[in-house]
Amino acid sequence: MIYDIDYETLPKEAMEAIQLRRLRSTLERAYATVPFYRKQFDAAGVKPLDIQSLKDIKLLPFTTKQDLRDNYPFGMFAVPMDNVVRIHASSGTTGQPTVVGYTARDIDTWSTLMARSLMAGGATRGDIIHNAYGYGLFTGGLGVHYGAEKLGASVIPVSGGNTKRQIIIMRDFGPTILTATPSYALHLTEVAAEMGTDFRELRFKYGIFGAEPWSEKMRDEIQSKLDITAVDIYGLSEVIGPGVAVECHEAQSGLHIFEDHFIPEIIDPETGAVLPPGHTGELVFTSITKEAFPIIRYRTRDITALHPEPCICGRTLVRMDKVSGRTDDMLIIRGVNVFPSQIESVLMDVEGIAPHYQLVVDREGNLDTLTVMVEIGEALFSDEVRRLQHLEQGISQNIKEYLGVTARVKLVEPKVIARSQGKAVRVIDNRER
Ligand code: DLL
Repeated sequence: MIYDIDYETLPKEAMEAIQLRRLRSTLERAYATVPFYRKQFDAAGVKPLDIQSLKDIKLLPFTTKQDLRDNYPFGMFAVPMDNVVRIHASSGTTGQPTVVGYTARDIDTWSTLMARSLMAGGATRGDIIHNAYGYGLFTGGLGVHYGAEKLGASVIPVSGGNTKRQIIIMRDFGPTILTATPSYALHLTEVAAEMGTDFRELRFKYGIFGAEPWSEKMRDEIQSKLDITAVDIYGLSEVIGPGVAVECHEAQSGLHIFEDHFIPEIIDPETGAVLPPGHTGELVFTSITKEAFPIIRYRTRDITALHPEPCICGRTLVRMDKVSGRTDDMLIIRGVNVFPSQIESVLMDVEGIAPHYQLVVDREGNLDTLTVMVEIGEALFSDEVRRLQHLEQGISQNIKEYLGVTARVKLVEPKVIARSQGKAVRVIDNRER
């Protein structure tokens, strides 16, 4: 089912006409009300009215996370605080958080986008949504919450954490949709098992997972352990939060971007040049309907490709590949670019391995070393040492073959790697910067 059949199935030309109109009005407002944008546009010698077609967007300067930090906390807001009804922030690992604001209309836009996302992922008004995304400054919890209410579904605002209580609620309330980070979804299955509950006996039908990269292998694992259809949802605070793009449950093949609100581009992260459809590069977004926090050509650092071909679900919205990593979480180990998701794919091919892993990067002398810590399942755990050593070597060999990088593999006991209630921490980088 499609929540907003009018906008989600528009022919390309009609969508582009809407985009251009909305883009021009966003640019005019941003230029008039946000000193940062005025300065940037002036420096680039471009005025909002110079943008005559969607292709002209490439004349506009990029916005980076550093720009948002420089304008911390409210410097990028385009409306007076009187009109701001909500503030969120994304923590980030270093430095100042980025702070974003919403007007009442922005909240309504976002809720509609989330209702559209939830429906694309299989939810309808008859569903009960167990929402285990964190509530708070993080956009996941409240984003899903408002979307679920807009859809007319029943939402359980359980947030992250207190995992045992979550299992009891699941058993007693019979939710049919699970929303969580994919790593927390798997953690829920572990705790459920400890409590003697098999997820497959619960009432869940669909899961809508995102906020961190996850591989197809991890999807298989989640789908079989939970006996559900699992879709990927993407978003970032700077653009609006979750609900920027989502997979449909019919195809589970690429995430539909809500182009009536956001214009996506793929650029070469080195040169900034715009790349054609199908090419992999850095995803850039321009918001075209937001009031409080318009964002223009924002460099997400997320790596993906765009595919304009129509989908079997009927949506005509362009699709992006699952995010394979970030330009900045990309590890460079002795000159080899390594994405945690690539290591994950290798690990998931190994029988008896749990999908919990951590990459530890150290510097020994002048050389970077990569250690892959990975948990083994209970069954393997009781095996003899020699067999485990053999397995470690095998995985290391696969990593070398697949990625061209030498990694030490360390199998660890079940449940040794710290569980996160939100985004999983996949990389520990001990190198000095
Ligand atoms: O993670 C918003 C969100 C909440 C999305 C709940 C989906 C579900 P931030 O905390 O600002 O916002 O983090 C944004 O997380 O630039 C990506 O690097 C990563 N990310 C988000 N969704 C996905 C996904 C929320 N489906 C950053 N796959 C983004 C891969 C994702 N990475």
